[in-house]
Amino acid sequence: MVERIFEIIENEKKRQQNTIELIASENFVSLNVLKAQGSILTNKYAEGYPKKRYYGGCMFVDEIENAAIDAATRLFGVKYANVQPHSGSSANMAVYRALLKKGDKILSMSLDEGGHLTHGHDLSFSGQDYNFIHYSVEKETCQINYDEVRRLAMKEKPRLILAGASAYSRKIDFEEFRDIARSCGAYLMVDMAHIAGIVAAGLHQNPCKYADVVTSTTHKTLRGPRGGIILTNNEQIIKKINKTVFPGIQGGPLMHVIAAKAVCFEEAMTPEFIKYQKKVINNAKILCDVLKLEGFKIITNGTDNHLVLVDVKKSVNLTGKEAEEILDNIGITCNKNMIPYDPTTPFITSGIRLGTAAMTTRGFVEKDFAEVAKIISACLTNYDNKKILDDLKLRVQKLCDDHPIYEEVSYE
Ligand code: DSN
Repeated sequence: MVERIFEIIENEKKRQQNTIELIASENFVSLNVLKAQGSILTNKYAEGYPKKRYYGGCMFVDEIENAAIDAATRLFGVKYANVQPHSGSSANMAVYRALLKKGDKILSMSLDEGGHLTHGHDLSFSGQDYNFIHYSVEKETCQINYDEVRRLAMKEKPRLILAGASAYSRKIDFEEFRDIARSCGAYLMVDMAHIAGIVAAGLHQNPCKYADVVTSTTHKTLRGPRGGIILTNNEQIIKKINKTVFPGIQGGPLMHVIAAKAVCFEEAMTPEFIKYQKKVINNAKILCDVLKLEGFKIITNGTDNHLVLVDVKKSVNLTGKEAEEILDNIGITCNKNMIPYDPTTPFITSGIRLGTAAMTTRGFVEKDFAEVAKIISACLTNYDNKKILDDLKLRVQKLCDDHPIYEEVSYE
């Protein structure tokens, strides 16, 4: 029944309103992004690229795609953009396929040290089709050791070096990566999915200046619709990328999503967006500092971005899986996450990953994140005390009630 579907969507809306969202890869889009993505553009087939389509009636979707490309290139200060990838994974696949042959060597960070499935995990097409070798973070600091990356790169001579991560809370030196890639004759690819919004706001070194090609999702700190993009300054590379995205790995582009991407890129060029990203970073520092005061061990001992990786095993003797479930029960959503040199598996983990982008969008300020850190600490140290947990649930609900979201939106 159609009504049942809308009932479920309404339930999800209430869940979003009534929980504290700390998943570092999630955010809340603006009403304009939502409107574009829910628009009648979903009806249109447009295989190909502007002015080179395989269907008629593409005059307006051509304008939409050109507007998205134009906005993406202005936002990131880059010459070329492909805005069609349905996701970050397909953006990454397109780059590998455009620049490499099956079996070619790629140097990247592994999933358990902060990388991503598509950065060479055995269960992903990436690890199956290409010969990945991984650089590690340092055991002591849990930070990238650029000398070690250089040593590995010179020894292994990869075709491509991949920088970028899903669970790394420190700045990444893309210029250094560029120098290493040049020294060993490799392409440099950067996957900036997590930090794209911070880069857009000028608060992190822009990888587009240094990398041959940059991929990203559009829905994390960038606060757009779910989807991917590919950016480059190299005309030969964009030609190969375009052919690989369509017809290589995708069919018709999702024009409603591309319109929503265009809205998000425009929003990311406003002064408000820069202020927002400054708050995201500042709130992450507060979350991190208060957790440290509460006795928690933080991987890298701090953060430079939107993300805080907590070693819950060392801090409170819980696995990441247990901590995620315990927090879920009081209305705090986060995800279990491997930490560097984690002896467990991705389904158990020793850590949880927390991010501040979503709740900063909801208007949480420093004192709210300090309160969140205290709630997390009390919850994970008293997870078998029902009375304390009930009290914590009320504190979570109060924070949510004080920062409403999507009041204008109804699916009933
Ligand atoms: N799975 C995403 C994340 O949570 O970081 C990355 O694509």
